[in-house]
Amino acid sequence: MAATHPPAVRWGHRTGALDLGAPVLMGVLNVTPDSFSDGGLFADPARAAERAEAMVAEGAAIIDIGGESTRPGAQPLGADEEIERVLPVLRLVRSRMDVPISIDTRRAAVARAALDAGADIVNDVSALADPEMPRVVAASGAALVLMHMRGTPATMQVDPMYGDVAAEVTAELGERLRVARDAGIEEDRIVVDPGIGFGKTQGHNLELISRLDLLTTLGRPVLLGVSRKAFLGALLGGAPASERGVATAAACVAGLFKGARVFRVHDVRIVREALQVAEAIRTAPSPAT
Ligand code: HH2
Repeated sequence: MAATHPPAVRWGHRTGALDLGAPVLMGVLNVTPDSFSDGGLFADPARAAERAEAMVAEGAAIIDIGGESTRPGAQPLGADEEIERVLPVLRLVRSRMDVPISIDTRRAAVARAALDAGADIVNDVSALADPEMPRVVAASGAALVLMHMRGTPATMQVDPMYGDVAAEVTAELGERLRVARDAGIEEDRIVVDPGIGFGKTQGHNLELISRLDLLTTLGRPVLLGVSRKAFLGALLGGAPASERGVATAAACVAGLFKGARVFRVHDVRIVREALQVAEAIRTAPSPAT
């Protein structure tokens, strides 16, 4: 019988490693007043920590804490304000749970403060645009998410254009991987992410998911962030963010079949159940040929 299970892949971080042999869920904890789907809900540290605990109970293996909304058109924030938002939450979550914590930030100063407070992973939606960031990540031994974005959240949706979106995103992420490696960040710590919704049209988003396997040619695990995003609302005829859970699960399943191993989501239970079933089908043994 042919072995269909992929070899176990491990994603090393500061205090351990995640086994990506099965799909891994990263639960989103936005401590922002203005995130597009959960803005303002978890600014209070106690409420945020409860939310983190609930997501872990539902199957999240990572908690991703973010203090700045990166929705299209969002205006940038100062590092001090971002640190003030995330640190109390991060400290409380760290004190209550052993779960790997990622800090969703574009700023080296924020990453440094979060790592000092016990974060394990830096989730950088700008893929090391801050010139200090490579050094901060390398020195700490943290894991790193390199996400693709063209421009900044303030400008990224102004007429995004690509010739071949999957090929260009792959090439640009390959370039950022080289920057990370040259800075001394260990390769086994890095995962790549196509940046769904970051400087992409509806067509670009759909094509990127359907051709996600191209990203796997970079030799690193792929993270997919589709949760509740506008492209799903558009496909559902304008469904609001709170009603995009099933659509999110469907897009994650599609991504799984194209090679994604880590999934950044708000609705952990529904996506965990969908991926559990999809992964069993994907890896079902078939007769040897
Ligand atoms: N998407 C968002 C934020 N961070 N990080 C990664 N690696 N991949 C993503 O696709 C991604 C991300 C945007 O979603 P959300 O956090 O829900 O909204 P907002 O930016 O408004 O806080």
